[in-house]
Amino acid sequence: MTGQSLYPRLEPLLAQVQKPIQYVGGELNAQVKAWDDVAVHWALMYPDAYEVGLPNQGLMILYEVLNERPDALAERTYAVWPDLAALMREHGVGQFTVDAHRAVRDFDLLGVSFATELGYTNLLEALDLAGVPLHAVDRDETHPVVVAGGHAAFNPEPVADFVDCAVLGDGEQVVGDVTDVVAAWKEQGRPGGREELLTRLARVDGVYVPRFYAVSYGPDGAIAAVTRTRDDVPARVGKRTVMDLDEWPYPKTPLVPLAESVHERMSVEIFRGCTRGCRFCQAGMITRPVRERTITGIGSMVDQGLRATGYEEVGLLSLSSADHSEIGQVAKELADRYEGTNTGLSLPSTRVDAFNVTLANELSRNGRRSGLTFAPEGGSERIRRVINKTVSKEDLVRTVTTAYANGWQQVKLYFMCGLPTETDEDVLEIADLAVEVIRAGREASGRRDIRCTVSIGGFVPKPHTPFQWAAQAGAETIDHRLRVLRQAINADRRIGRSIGLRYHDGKPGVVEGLLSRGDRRVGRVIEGVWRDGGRFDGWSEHFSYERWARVAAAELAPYGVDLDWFTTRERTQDEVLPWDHLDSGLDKEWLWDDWQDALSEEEVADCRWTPCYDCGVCPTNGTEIQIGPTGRSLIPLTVVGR
Ligand code: B12
Ligand code: SF4
Repeated sequence: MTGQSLYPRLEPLLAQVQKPIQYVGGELNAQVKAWDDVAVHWALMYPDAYEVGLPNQGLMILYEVLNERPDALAERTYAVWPDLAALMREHGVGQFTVDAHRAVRDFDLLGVSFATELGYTNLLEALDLAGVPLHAVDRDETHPVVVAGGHAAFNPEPVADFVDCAVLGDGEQVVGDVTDVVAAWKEQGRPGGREELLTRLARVDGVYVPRFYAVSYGPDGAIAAVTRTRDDVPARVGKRTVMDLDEWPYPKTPLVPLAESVHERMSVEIFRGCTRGCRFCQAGMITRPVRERTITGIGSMVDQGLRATGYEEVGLLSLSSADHSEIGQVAKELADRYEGTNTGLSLPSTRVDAFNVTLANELSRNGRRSGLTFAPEGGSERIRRVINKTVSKEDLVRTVTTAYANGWQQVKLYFMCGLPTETDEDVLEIADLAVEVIRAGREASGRRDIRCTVSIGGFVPKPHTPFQWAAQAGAETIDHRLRVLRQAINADRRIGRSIGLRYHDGKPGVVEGLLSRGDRRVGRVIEGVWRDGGRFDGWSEHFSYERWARVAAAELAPYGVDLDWFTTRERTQDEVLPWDHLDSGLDKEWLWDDWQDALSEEEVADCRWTPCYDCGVCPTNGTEIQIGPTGRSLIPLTVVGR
C-alpha cells in the first residue's frame, strides 16, 4: 500500500544519528493530510539540510498553496546527513517526508527547489535513497515525476538527465496547473503512460521537459543547436510571473522549525523582482519586473503571520527592500502598530544609496541596533560602474558613518572578488574603504568600539545576466586577491583590529561556475561526483574540490572540453548558450549590449523610476512594473500583550 508511514522503521535509527530532531516533523503549522482523500501527492524537497531548507520561503509558499487544495497534499523532505543515509541503506528505509514520514517513492511528484546549484548531488542522493532511478528515461509511471524549480532551474541543463521537468519562474500558479494535469491523467486511467503525462506537462506554460529537446555540439565543443524533438512542445519555454502579490499572501501560516535553523524569524516578502540592474545578479534579472505588495497587504501578512507563529521578529524581505515605494510608511506604521511589544522589524542588506537614518530608526524602534548590512559589492568606484552598482566612496563612507553616529556599532559590508575587468587595485580599495569607514566612524560617534566586517566572496557568472558571457576568474586569482586584501587590512593594527574579514577560498566558486553555466555534458560530472561520495557541496566540511576536478577531467575529456572551458573561458556573442531556449523574458541583444556597456563602464538606470529601456521582459511576458504609492495606510490593531 502506498502512503504508509516509514516511522516505525525509521525511529530506531534516529537514536544513532546527530540531531535526530530534524527528521521528526510536527512543527507548528506543519500539515498532514489523509493520503486517500486526495488525487495528487507532492513531495517537496529542499536539497540541503533541514536547518537551511526549512526557512526557505519559496518551498514554504508552495507547501501551503498545494495543501490548501482539496484534491492535493504536499509534504516536505530534506537532504539527510550521511550518518542517517548509511543507516537507511543498511536497514532498507527509503527517503522519507518529515510530515507523515511517507516514502518519497510513493508520491506522484517530487518537486525540488534549486536556489543554488550546489544542491545537485543531494538530489541524486535523495533519488537513490528513495529507490527512484537516477535517470529520467529509466523511470516508469509508478515513479514520481521529478520537477525542478527555483532560480537555478533557469539553466537546468546540467541536471537534465535526472529531472523530468523544470519550471521557470514563480511557482504559486504553475503548481496548480501541474496538479490539474496529473489529476486528470490519473482520473483517465493514466493513458499513454509516463510519456503522455510528460507531453501534457510540456504544454503547461513555464514547464520545460528536457527529453523533448535534443542538443547537438559543434567541433569546437560549443553547442551547435538545441532543437525540439516534437512539434507539440514550445520551441522556447517562457517563465511564469505572478502579477498580483496581494492575491498570493503566502505563507499565511509560516512553519516554525523544531531544530535550530539558519533563519529564526518570520519573513514577509514585500515585493518581488528588482530592476536596479546589477549586472552580476541573476535573482534581479530573472524575477523582473518589480511587483510590490501593497502596504495593507504587508500589514495583514505581518499580523496573521505573527499570530500564527509566535515569532517576535519580522524580516521585510525582497531583493532590495529599502526600494519599496512606500518603505518609509511601511516601517513607520508597523513600528507604531507594535510599539511597546517585543516585536522587532528588520530589513536584509540595504543598498547604500537607499539607506536613510529615519527608516533605520523606525525599524529598530522596538529592537536592538544590532547591526546593519550594506552590499557595495565592488571595492572601487570603477568596478562599481562595471557592475552597475554605482555609489561613490564619499557616499559610502558618509552613509556608514551616519549609522555609527546614530548608535549602530556593527556594520557589515558585502563585496565580490573576481568581477569582470577587476584588478588587484580594485580589490585593495576595499581595505582603504574599510579603514576610512572606521576612521570616520570613530570620529563621528566618539567611540572606539565600533566594528566593520568585510565579507567577500568569489564572483560566479550566471545565466540570464549580462555577465553570462564573462570569463570567470580562476581560483588562484581569487585566492591571490584575498591574500593581498588581508595583508592590506592588517597593515595598520590600530585600525585593522576593528575590521573583520570573512571570506571563502576560490575553489567552491569554480564548481558553482561549472554547474551554473554547464550544459548536459556536465550531468556526467555530477553523477560521477555523487558516485564518488560527493554530497552537501555547499558545506566546506563536505566539499571536495579535488574530487570535482578529478571527475570533471575524466568525464569531460571524451567531449574535448574541460573545467576551464566551462568556467574561465569568455563566450562570444554568437555562441549558443545552453539556456538560450529557456526564456526569462530578457532580450539576448539587450543583455549583450549591457555586457558591452559594462566593459565600457557605462551605467543603466532603474526602470522602476525611469522610462523602460527595453530589456524585453514586460512585452515578452505581458507584464508591467507594479509599484505604489497606494495612498493606503495601516489601520492600528489591538495588539495582544501591550
Ligand atoms: C533574496 C535572498 C535572501 C534574502 C531574502 C530571502 C527571501 N526572500 O526568502 C535574505 C537576505 C533575507 C536572505 C537570507 C538568507 N539567505 Co538567501 N537568498 C536569497 C535569494 C537570492 C533569493 C531568494 C528569494 O527570492 N526568495 C523568494 C522566494 C519566494 O522565491 P524562491 O525561493 O525562488 O521560490 C519561488 C520560485 O523560484 C518557485 N520555486 C522555487 N522552488 C520551486 C520548486 C518547484 C518544484 C516549483 C514548481 C517552483 C519552485 O516558486 C517559488 C514561489 O514563487 C536566494 C538565491 C536564489 N537564487 O534563490 C538566496 C539563498 C536562498 N540564500 C541563502 C542563504 C544561505 C541565506 C541565509 C542563510 C544567509 C545567512 N547566513 O543569513 C539567510 C537565510 C534566510 C532564509 N529565510 O532562509 C542560500 C541558500 C544556500 C543553500 N545551501 O541552499 C541561497 C541559495 C544563496 C546562495 N547561493 O548561497 N536571502
Ligand atoms: S521591459 Fe522595461 S519596464 Fe519592464 S523590466 Fe525591462 S526595462 Fe523595466
